[in-house]
Amino acid sequence: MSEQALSDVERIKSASRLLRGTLQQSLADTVTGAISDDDTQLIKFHGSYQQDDRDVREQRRKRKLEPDYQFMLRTRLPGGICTPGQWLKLDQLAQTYANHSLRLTTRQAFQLHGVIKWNLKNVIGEMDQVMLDTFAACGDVNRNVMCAVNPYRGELYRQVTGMADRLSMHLLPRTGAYHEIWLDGEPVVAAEEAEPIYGSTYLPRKFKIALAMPPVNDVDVLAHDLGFIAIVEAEQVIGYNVTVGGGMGVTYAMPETYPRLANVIGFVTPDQVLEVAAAVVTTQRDFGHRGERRLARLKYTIDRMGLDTFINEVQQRSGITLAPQRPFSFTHTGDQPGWVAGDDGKWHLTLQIPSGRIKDTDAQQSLTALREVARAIENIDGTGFILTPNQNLVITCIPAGQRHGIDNILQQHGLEDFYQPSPLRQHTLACVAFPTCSQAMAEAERYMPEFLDRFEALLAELNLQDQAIVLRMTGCPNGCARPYISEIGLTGKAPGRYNLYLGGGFTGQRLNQLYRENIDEDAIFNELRPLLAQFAEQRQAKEHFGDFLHRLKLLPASEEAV
Ligand code: SRM
Ligand code: SF4
Repeated sequence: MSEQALSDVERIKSASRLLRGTLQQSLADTVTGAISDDDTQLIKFHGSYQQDDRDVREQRRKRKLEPDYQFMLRTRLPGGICTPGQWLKLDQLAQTYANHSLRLTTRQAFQLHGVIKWNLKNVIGEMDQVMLDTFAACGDVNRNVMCAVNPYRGELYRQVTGMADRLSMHLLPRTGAYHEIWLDGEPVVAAEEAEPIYGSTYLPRKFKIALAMPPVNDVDVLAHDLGFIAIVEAEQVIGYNVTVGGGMGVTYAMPETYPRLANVIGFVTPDQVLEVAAAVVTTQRDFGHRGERRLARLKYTIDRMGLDTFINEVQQRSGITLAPQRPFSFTHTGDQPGWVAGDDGKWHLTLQIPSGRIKDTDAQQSLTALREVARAIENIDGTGFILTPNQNLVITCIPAGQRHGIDNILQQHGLEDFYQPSPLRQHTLACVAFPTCSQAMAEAERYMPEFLDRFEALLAELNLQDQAIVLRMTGCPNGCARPYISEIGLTGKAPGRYNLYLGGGFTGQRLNQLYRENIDEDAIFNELRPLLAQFAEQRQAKEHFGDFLHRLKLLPASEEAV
């Protein structure tokens, strides 16, 4: 397809008057629970997707009912930082307007699922009361900026999260559409409105940024379009190594799509970050593919242009010459559950939330428990929550004397397991998939518990129960749980069937490889068992499963970690 033949989404953006489209008319239309086709594209920029409950789709079709239309809402929450008051508001919204659950995403944001069209405005309006918004959480713009979670390194953490905030603001669209549509803001005079960074058709595709702080790579920085790796000297962030061109999404049967690890292209000082970020964004704006959306991410732009040409363009646009990259190393990806004391004597509790879903069940009432925690800490200065890039949660800045009370609340609601998951569960991610995700081909979040039970039994049998293995499952090849950088990755192919990927690095610095295609659970375990048995017998001290598979050349093509 030529670059000139623009995709339909380009037409919609271009005609939208900076993201307004006919959203107001669609919301007012009482005949259907859906919005117009064109508006389904535009509403993404406002942080929402139109979905339908896929569990009842067929049944409703037979009864000649329209699909059970509902909306997912995603917050913009740089670094995943949220106050107790914001938590309580989201909890109330989840109970009043959504499906009585909060979903912590793999990009440190909240999602509400199951909001019907007639409640969207109320929900966004109520979020606004506590300074939360959903603007630019989805769509062809810079999305939620991710940031390393290490509140126990007080001052350094403040510097890096401060940068995440500034990046988020700098790259936020300037259109007044969000305020006008959702918050009844005054219509802006067209002549006064402009998008200096994005232009009127925004980016060719979504764009993602993360900031990492070695030695932890919890954000999986190399999976992002643009990344910044903090370089620390004498307890100051002196600058950042810049990474470009990471991305996970793949389309089956389209071999020209691929996951890609980002390249480290140089070093910048903190005052150069915004300029360089804007230059990367505008280069992608001008050179990205606007014809075929599946080839439009920055990773493809870079591979088409050539990395050196791309770097030159960014340097020219920003007026900044990148310095040579500084040495850095990562030791692991995930989070460390449990209490940790910070530099300033405050305490931080990381809870492992299975697949990021906060809800009440007979056995565990995480929604209720965290509501009670939020109420208990609401009036204590500086306390709050941090959503992690691994769908987990940190209760942060707790004075020593309050720890016991929090432990009590969590234990009363059956959350002991959230403190000390097995090493396997600690390194596991599963995307949302069914019933809300329109793209899902197989289950992920709902199937993971069952899969983990069987997998843990196998590990115990092989005496590997203490082995940390990065395991990630998605319901389709889009890669929302970043499966292509896991040691064991499963991507949905059809109900009950997955592609099996093996051999990613424990630190998020090596892609895995397709090992078997379209296999069911028994076949997955038949493939894993002999490899894990061999690992149990022949692994070296502290060796990780992915590295072992490479050392013994048990994969189709073995390569060293970068
Ligand atoms: Fe994602 C599309 C959920 C992180 C790659 N993603 C979707 C949609 C909106 C499905 C759709 O297009 O209709 C999913 C909504 C499901 C639902 O019911 O909630 C969805 N993605 C998610 C979340 C909620 C998964 C989770 O379990 O946490 C994550 C929300 C993050 C956030 O807060 O912003 C989520 N998605 C990711 C990531 C991981 C990351 O960014 O670190 C990736 C891979 C990285 C990347 O972008 O390369 C990812 N999502 C995709 C793609 C493939 C993009 C591509 O380049 O091909 C799609 C499909 C698309 O964009 O067309 C997609
Ligand atoms: Fe949906 Fe696929 Fe993303 Fe899972 S990976 S949430 S199935 S788009």
